[in-house]
Amino acid sequence: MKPNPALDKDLRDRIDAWWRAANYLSVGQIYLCDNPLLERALVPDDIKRMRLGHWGTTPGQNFIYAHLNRLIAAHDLDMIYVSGPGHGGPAVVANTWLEGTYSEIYPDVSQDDAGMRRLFRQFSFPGGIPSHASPETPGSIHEGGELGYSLSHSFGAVFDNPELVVACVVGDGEAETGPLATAWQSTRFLDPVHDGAVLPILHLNGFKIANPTLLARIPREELVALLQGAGWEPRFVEGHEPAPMHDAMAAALDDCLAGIRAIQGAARRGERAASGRWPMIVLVSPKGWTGPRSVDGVPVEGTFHAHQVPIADPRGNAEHRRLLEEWLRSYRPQELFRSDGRLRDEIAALAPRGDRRMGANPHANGGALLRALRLPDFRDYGAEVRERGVRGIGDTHVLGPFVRDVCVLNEPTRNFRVFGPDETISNGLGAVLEKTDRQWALPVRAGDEHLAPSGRVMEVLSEHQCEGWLEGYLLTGRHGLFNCYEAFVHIVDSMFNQHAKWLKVTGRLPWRRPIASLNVLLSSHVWRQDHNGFTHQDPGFVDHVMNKKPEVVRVYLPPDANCLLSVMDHCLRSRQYVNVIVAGKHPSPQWLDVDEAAAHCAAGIGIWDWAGNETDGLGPDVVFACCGDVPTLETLAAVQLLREHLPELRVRVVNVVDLCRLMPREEHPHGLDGRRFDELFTTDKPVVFAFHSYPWLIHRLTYRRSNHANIHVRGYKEEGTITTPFDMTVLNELDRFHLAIEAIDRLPVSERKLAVKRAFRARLAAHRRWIEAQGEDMPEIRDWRWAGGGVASD
Ligand SMILES: Cc1ncc(C[n+]2csc(CCOP(=O)(O)OP(=O)(O)O)c2C)c(N)n1
Repeated sequence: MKPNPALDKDLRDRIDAWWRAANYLSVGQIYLCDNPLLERALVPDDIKRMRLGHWGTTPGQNFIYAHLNRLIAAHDLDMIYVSGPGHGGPAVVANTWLEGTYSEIYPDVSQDDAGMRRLFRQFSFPGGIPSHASPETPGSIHEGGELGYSLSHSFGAVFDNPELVVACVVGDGEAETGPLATAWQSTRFLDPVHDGAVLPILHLNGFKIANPTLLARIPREELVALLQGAGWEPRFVEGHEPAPMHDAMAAALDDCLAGIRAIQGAARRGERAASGRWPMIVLVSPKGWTGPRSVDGVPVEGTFHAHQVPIADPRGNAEHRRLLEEWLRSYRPQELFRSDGRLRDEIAALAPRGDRRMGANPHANGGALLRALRLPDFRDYGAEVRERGVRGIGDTHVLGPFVRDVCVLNEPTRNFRVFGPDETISNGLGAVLEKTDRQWALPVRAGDEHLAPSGRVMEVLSEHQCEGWLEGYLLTGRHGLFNCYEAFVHIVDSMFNQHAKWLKVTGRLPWRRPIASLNVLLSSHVWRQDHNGFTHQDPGFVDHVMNKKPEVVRVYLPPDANCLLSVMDHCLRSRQYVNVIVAGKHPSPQWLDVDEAAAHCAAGIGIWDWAGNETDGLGPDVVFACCGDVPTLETLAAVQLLREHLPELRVRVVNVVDLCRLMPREEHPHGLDGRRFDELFTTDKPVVFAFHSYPWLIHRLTYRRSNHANIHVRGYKEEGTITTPFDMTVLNELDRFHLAIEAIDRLPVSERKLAVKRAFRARLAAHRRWIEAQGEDMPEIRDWRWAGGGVASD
């Protein structure tokens, strides 16, 4: 690569000085608790007792950050930095301290010798900061602790941010993960007119923790072909001598920016660029660059031994201490910092100004940019419910037009998107495509539908990308919805974990502004996967979600379409949560009119008086609780059976929309207090609880309630196959007959009850014979209607 004319000797020296300063501060963070400016020889007490952190990736990231500073300042760029190998936390912390943003947010970590001492001491230290590019780090939208999501987050950040460039450092180890390997393909969806650009910097430092990386060992031409095949044109910056590396990096960055501007310029002028390949950099540099060459005779720099803390025991071992001091002094700190610890002015001048500093860029504190969505009145989309139990068109099909109009209303601000793994239509949200398209940057062929260079819907058959894009979109201050088959959302269990952790931590940082909630709509759920069978039946995501901090998770199971509308309206207004909504797409009974639904969802749980028969004020003999659309249907059918066969039985129906209501008030902000819970569920009557998901969750949530010993839960018991919809409930003993029998079994025995039980068992046997002969449910099941009355306006 030709030397870059932009980089005269003075500028190169200052970039090099910044890099050395960042490296010095990184080593200091890993090792030192005192003597930050090395004013005297290191003594054991200057060194931390526990030395934690990752050195290997850090010097490369410091090098990149220093060069990005020049690029930003030279071009007045709107740029943020995503650290894929976010375990290199010392790098991001060091750079934000050098540019001043760290001390602005944390004034006690001031830009002087006292602040430097704190900076070193706090790192990976009890009561201090984590070792990664954590939420506490200014300018970070990406932790990087769990590898694989950096590029997806970066693309999410640039959607609808036409001026933003995200510099995304991708670890060559990280690049082996499934999500990252797929994320390269995100170019296929980027709209150069309305979206910004991602500048990946693949950090080919050759090693992971204890192994070489694949991309560093495959032939170079195969690496180039791999990247080109995903829409990238890589520029290589390779070596270890600082001076030529600085020249090469500066040239590559200028070249990449010119390439980005060329693609964007052409597209924005209405020309589609001939070669759509986006520029990127492959930085080939030694792992642990500038660190100790070898320790105890073992090579370190340029090997996997540089991954974490290369010198093991400088506190106890004098030779190790000498090596550490030599290493620190190799950066010539006295040339970088004044005696009071301040960075020398000529070096500090390299930082961009104000909000252009990557630690201060508001895109990385997305809540600061967040604008509330414009929402239509969900009541205008409500299903008509003249008669309770009237058959609907499929709950998500009622939701579709509402989501469509959310897209339309927010089109001017371009701050709402729908994400899904090719399931938006399948999940019943097809109405959205009446007014917008699926964004797609590749050619469109005759017969394709609803594909366009720009659109509100992002579809790729990778749950990882959907989740990662949406997270990046939210973290930079926008709104969205991820719709997914219930069973396959488990693919992103771990991504959800990380996002929930991020929300928990940022919620306690006053300078981080709240962001829009991550809304996950799970449809095509366990009970109606008749044509897909066992592989598609898994309602366990909610179990997983409920493990997270109550302050960040919410789970809703609306029983019908109007409740779904109300819940969605609420979720789209909320901040700083993960909202999980489980809803069906198949025609199913509708219970509440839209105003009743709004009231019921606001309460989150309630007695459905019209469904029970405890009118004499004596309270119920048995409580039927239901949570989820199919459990609600089966519960009401069970109640109807009992009212018909044992009319003297006093039955109460409690419907649960907001699962967290079941938790104790002390445990979850939505939790009911004990008195209210007892009012609903009694303290001594049997409760037959029909639940959408695995039954154990209800026990987990209610184990401290007075009446817990009387709560008998039916739910999914991992019995599934291709069978009829009703048989799915029978196989799992969640059907109306099993629910009714469960109630009878919990009540004082009588001849009548035993006879009724026998009759129900006979119906179950008839069901089995019928479906095995006919291949569909019995007419009495298919055509079942609620006969209990209770017109919506009653
Ligand atoms: C998903 C995931 N799997 C495993 C790890 C454990 N881990 C931490 S760092 C690392 C190696 C990372 O290598 P690379 O991405 O090349 O980063 P660098 O070498 O620059 O540190 C591994 C495997 C992790 N953090 N995340």
